[in-house]
Amino acid sequence: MTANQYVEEFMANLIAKNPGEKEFHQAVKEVVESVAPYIVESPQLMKMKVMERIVEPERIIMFRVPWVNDAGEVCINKGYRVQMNSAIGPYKGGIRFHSSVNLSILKFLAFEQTFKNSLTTLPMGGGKGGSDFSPRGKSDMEVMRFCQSFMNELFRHIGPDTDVPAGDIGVGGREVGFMFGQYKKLRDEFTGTFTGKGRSFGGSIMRPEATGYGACYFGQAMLATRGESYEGKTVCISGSGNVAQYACKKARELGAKVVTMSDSNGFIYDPEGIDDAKWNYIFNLKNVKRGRIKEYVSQYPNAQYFEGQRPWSIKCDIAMPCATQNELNGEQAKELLKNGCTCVVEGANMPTTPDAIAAFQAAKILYSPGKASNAGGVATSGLEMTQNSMRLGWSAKEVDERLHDIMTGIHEMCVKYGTEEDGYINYVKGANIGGFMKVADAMLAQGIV
Ligand code: NDP
Ligand code: 2IT
Repeated sequence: MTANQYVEEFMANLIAKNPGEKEFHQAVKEVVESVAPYIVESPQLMKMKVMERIVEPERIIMFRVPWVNDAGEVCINKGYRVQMNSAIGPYKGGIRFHSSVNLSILKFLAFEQTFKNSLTTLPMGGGKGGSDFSPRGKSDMEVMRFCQSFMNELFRHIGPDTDVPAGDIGVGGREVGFMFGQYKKLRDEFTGTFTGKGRSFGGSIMRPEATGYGACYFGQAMLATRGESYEGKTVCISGSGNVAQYACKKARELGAKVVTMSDSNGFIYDPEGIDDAKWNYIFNLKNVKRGRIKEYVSQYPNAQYFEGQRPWSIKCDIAMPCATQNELNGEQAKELLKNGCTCVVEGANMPTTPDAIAAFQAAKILYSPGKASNAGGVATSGLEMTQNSMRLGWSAKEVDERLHDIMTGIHEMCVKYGTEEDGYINYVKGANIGGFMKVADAMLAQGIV
């Protein structure tokens, strides 16, 4: 069987068995295309149906989340945890609270997480959870009641050696704190069952910074392959949440000028660049006031706000999509290329559509998939788990050095498995093969489970 035949048959089966789950199909297709040449050459992988098993979650928990809002009304949301793969460690991955959350999105995220976690070299399996609840516009007490109700069911399915959740879209320090508090009350145990916890109760220093910083460290390594760096470059960032904020901060520290940030309503363009004072304003606006990015232009009138648009029309050298899946499409990729963009570093999960990835790769620019470049967040979660097990905490310097080493290690893995005949580094191929190898090896060793 040829690799192409394998991909075709595999995808036809997957789509028949998981109808309508378009984000899940998209994520699987990309990985299967990368690993198919290896699979068809390996009688073991074929016979033991390793890839067929990887795409079937080990377990999915779905539950009702009833809660009462400040007006005294009863509200009902859906709760999920996808426990995808535990071959190399306990299930590990974030929880997403966003109105768009559904099973397809959580399955794609849990699938990606499995390979990403493998790339970090730390012992973490893959999982993801969430709810169609949106914290936006809710009071702190509403968010707390929701988190407690969510945990009233999830607590029995997670644990420090079973499944360790963390944050994702709509879940930051506040939500993790509420969920951890309820978990601890119900279980009557103080363990490192969540990561991204507050510093006063076992959270790792640098976890909030880790995803954005890690993405920039990965970007640095990519640029270095062409003798370049962030110094003097113009950067467009999408999103204005956790990942976007710290990607912005580190890119600036490395000498770049960040000119855009966004939210789901639109983007701001500041041609002068987001300096430290402006960064502090955004941090306060998003994390304390919980406001919208358009408010930036009232404070800084030299900037412009573009309602309903994404930042990819702005001229830049480096693009860092840090908001959500499929937020950079083929047309926008062409525009970035036309404007001279030479490097795309994903902070979000699957933000670039397949036709946009194809355009970047055809133009031979630097392009890294999120499972490689945003792995710094979960890697630092892994470091938080280690610190919790040892019941001690490392310094910022120590965590940052480990994060840096892990990101350069992932980069090396991508170079090893992704370098093509003409020398072009195909980071998609490199990350998918590099992530797959360890999981497949562990699954083969553990028998048909
Ligand atoms: P946050 O909730 O902190 O921020 C999300 C940002 O993206 C907000 O600015 C939000 O705007 C915007 N956004 C969310 N949904 C959409 C949408 N449908 N269309 C346009 N904009 C949207 O989340 P994070 O920063 O934590 O996560 C961002 C991305 O990074 C996600 O893809 C996540 O999976 C990924 N990621 C996160 C990690 C982490 O450690 N937190 C680790 C690795 C990856 P609005 O306020 O309008 O919703
Ligand atoms: O997508 C991701 O890697 C995350 N949201 C972080 C997961 C984690 O467990 O820290």
